[in-house]
Amino acid sequence: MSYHLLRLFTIALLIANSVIAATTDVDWWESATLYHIYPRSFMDSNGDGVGDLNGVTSRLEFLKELGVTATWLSPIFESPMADMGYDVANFTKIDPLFGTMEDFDAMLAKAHNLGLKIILDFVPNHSSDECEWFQKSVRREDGYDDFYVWVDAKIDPETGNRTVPNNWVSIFMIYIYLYEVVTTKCVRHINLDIRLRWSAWSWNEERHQYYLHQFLAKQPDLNYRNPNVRQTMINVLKFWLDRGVDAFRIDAAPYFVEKMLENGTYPDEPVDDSIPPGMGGSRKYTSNQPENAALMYEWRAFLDDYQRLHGGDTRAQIIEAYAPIAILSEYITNGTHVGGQLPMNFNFVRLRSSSTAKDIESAANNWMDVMWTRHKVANWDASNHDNSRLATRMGAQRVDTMAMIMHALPGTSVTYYGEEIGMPDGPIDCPHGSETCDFRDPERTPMQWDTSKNAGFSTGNSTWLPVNPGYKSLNVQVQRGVARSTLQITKGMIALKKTAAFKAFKEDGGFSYAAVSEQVFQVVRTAAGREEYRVLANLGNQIEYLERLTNKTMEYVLLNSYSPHKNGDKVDLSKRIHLMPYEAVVLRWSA
Ligand SMILES: *[C@@H]1O[C@H](CO)[C@@H](O)[C@H](O)[C@H]1NC(C)=O
Ligand SMILES: *[C@@H]1O[C@H](CO)[C@@H](O)[C@H](O)[C@H]1NC(C)=O
Ligand SMILES: *[C@@H]1O[C@H](CO)[C@@H](O)[C@H](O)[C@H]1NC(C)=O
Ligand SMILES: *[C@@H]1O[C@H](CO)[C@@H](O)[C@H](O)[C@H]1NC(C)=O
Ligand SMILES: *[C@@H]1O[C@H](CO)[C@@H](O)[C@H](O)[C@H]1NC(C)=O
Ligand SMILES: *[C@@H]1O[C@H](CO)[C@@H](O)[C@H](O)[C@H]1NC(C)=O
Ligand SMILES: CC(=O)N[C@H]1CO[C@H](CO)[C@@H](O)[C@@H]1O
Ligand SMILES: [Ca+2]
Ligand SMILES: [Ca+2]
Repeated sequence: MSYHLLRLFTIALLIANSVIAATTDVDWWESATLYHIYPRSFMDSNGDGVGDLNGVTSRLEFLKELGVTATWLSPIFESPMADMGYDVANFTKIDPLFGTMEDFDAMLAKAHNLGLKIILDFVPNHSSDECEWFQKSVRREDGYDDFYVWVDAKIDPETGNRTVPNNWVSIFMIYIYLYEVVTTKCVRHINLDIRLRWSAWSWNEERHQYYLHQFLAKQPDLNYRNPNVRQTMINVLKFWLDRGVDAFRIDAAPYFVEKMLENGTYPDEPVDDSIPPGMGGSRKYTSNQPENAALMYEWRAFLDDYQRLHGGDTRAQIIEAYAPIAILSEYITNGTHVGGQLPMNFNFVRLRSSSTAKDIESAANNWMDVMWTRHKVANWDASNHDNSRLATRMGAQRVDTMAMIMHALPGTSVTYYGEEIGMPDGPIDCPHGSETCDFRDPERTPMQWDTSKNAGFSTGNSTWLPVNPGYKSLNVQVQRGVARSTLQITKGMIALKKTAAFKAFKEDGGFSYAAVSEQVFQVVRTAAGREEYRVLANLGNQIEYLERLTNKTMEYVLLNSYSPHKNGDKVDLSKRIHLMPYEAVVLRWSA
């Protein structure tokens, strides 16, 4: 072979390799943009003030406009709504509030036509107490006797009265506890009464036993030691896959299985005098048991088989778990078994207005040091329906900086509805522990579409939660017309995910990130020798000076409203540069 031919051949090989790298090495969920819809609050199609599936269908073009890969819907299944749909009464039926199965099919078909994937929330830990399975279990009907976690009462030796089997308390007490700590700096008045009120055990008079519920009493925990339960829940997955659902987001993974001793009893959580049982570090037996990962391995085997049989893209498992990083790593694999692809990264949910670029760097390192190093997996999730929104938590001035950082970091970014326009929490006052409202309501107010009645969310006389009063100036329609709005920045960032530089994230030197000063966070995305993007975001309220970041001269391609520069301006990064307070920009270089 002549030198010339050999060279051509080598180049062809190189090209072939890079094509293979681009098309087969990165699966869709690895570098996606997920958009999280809270269905009650996204779009109401029939004027009853509650969002629904036809509403979502009517707004799918907007998701296309944003450029997202997939949307994840919080639960839409039949439910008495004690926990707003996270208490499922029938896992294979659409709640009439949201519409019908036909509405669901129509939504899915339109999404697929637009090239959008639909991810459903799968809530395996518990059902509603109004679920037929629970009713059958109460009556000890054949096959349902052990569907839930039932235990005999203990007898209090002093009073002779019946009492709960152990000291386990519901997850929601954690919020009350934290709230008390934050507001009063004192937890002494979390007395025994409250503890019993928030016990994880509730008495069932008919069956004459206590049942376990890690969340509300209306959310009895399913018993995953029972193979019938495991098979039943796999059938639920199959039901939705057969309808064409693309992936699942798995709810509340740390709480699937609870510790049981060999004699069949459940041990008390260790007690620490300063912390009520079940709080702080002492959720030893009611969270993160090794059996949890085993369930994900089972589901993975099922989902992979399903793909082998039916073709199509990977039916990924995206996992919700506020758990230590080592546990999240086990969800992916323990060395011999594989489980869920993408445990969600909630490190950014913990950022506050006092957080600096350095804090962001540590939050990112905490994830990357383990999850990237071991699995080359990353995702960034700064808000959801359980946490105060970014604009409220970190300040409206920092929304654009965070949008740029989250979408620029390697991996998948998750956008909670409304974050793409920087919606703040609604001014709803609901104290923790209240029984008439939910303390998480502020982050669940209706989507702000335009300046019309109810922000274009509903034509009804009222909405299930009040529309944010600031909607006339803060909405999708207004931001479409403003060049440097949060909406335009979000769209711009999502579009960048399709560039060569962003696609090269799994190659050596494909990305780097760092706090280049206390307040300036930088992300660099590189296709070696071809193209580079650099995000510089100043989270602070001071001018920041930076020296010789690189020897390249780069061009401004995306800027927020705090930037004095123009699109197309050039900047020589071998010199000293400065960023204005809250300025956030994307720079580009190409060979
Ligand atoms: C769920 O609803 C479907 C359709 O209405 C029904 O066939 C099924 O029996 C229900 N399942 C349970 C567990 O209630
Ligand atoms: C024990 O049960 C009796 C009858 O239900 C009740 O009156 C009494 O208050 C209970 N005692 C305690 C200490 O809970
Ligand atoms: C079950 O085993 C534990 C630990 O060995 C022991 O403390 C407990 O008393 C036993 N309970 C019963 C009912 O046997
Ligand atoms: C991984 O988990 C599975 C299922 O629990 C178990 O059978 C297997 O032994 C585990 N492998 C390792 C290396 O611990
Ligand atoms: C809305 O309010 C108007 C005027 O009060 C009333 O006539 C109408 O019935 C209301 N519509 C609904 C859906 O409640
Ligand atoms: C810029 O830096 C790179 C790598 O550090 C180096 O290879 C290159 O020669 C430098 N170019 C100039 C113009 O200094
Ligand atoms: C973020 C999230 O999905 N949170 C849910 C976790 O599970 C509980 C119980 O199902 C819900 O109440 C939360 O909203
Ligand atoms: Ca409706
Ligand atoms: Ca459980």
